[in-house]
Amino acid sequence: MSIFNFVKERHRGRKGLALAALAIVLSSCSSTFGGYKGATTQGQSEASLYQGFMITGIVVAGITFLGLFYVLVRFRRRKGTNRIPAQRHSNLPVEVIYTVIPVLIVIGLFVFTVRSENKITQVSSNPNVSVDITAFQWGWRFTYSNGVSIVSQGANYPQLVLPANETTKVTLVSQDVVHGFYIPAFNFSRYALPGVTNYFDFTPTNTGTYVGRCSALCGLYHGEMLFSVRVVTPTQFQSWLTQQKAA
Ligand SMILES: [Cu+2]
Repeated sequence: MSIFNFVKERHRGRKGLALAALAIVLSSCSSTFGGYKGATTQGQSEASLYQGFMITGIVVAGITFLGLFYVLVRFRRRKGTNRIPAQRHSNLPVEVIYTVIPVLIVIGLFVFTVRSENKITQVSSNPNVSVDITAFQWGWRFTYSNGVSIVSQGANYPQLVLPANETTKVTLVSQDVVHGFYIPAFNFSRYALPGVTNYFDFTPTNTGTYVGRCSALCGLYHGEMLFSVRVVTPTQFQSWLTQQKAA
């Protein structure tokens, strides 16, 4: 049953309304507001940061609209009174409050952002797996440290295989123009730039196959720069890597 039906059915009782409000608050605590939950520990940090911003926004909007509607109703023009209400030039305490509170909110959001970004951009010095990723017009090359190389071949989109619950260090470069290495389910995108080397870690938490694509318009066949990511157990990963090496 959706929250709206719930509200409709129980609209007579205050208890029903209170329960509905509680349901909205609780569901927003587990919802990522249309975003991905993140299939890596880094992506989950991103998702919870986004969730925190959304909940803060909802609370601020709620308080603002409640105050606005209170003023609209409480000080509305009533029958028989034609008088203009008392005019004030300023109200120092109120002005201080509505300056200080937003500043504190912004500082709080900033601190949480820095903490999450530090987690997301942290690169491990001893990763379990290392893979070099090269973007080119119009495809991808994934090269593992044992020499195994997976590359785009026409409409055969390459697959990046990663072990779950282990840390993979990625070294990202571009061979020609600006590309974007984007995995929506990981809440992750990073430019692949000619002349610049980017490093980042993935620690996938869920096994499965995910879509990847180029996120920067890089020429005629930009739309063909697709790939997939398959997260498997560490044992499956090792046997896959040995198999590829043998082949
Ligand atoms: Cu591209």
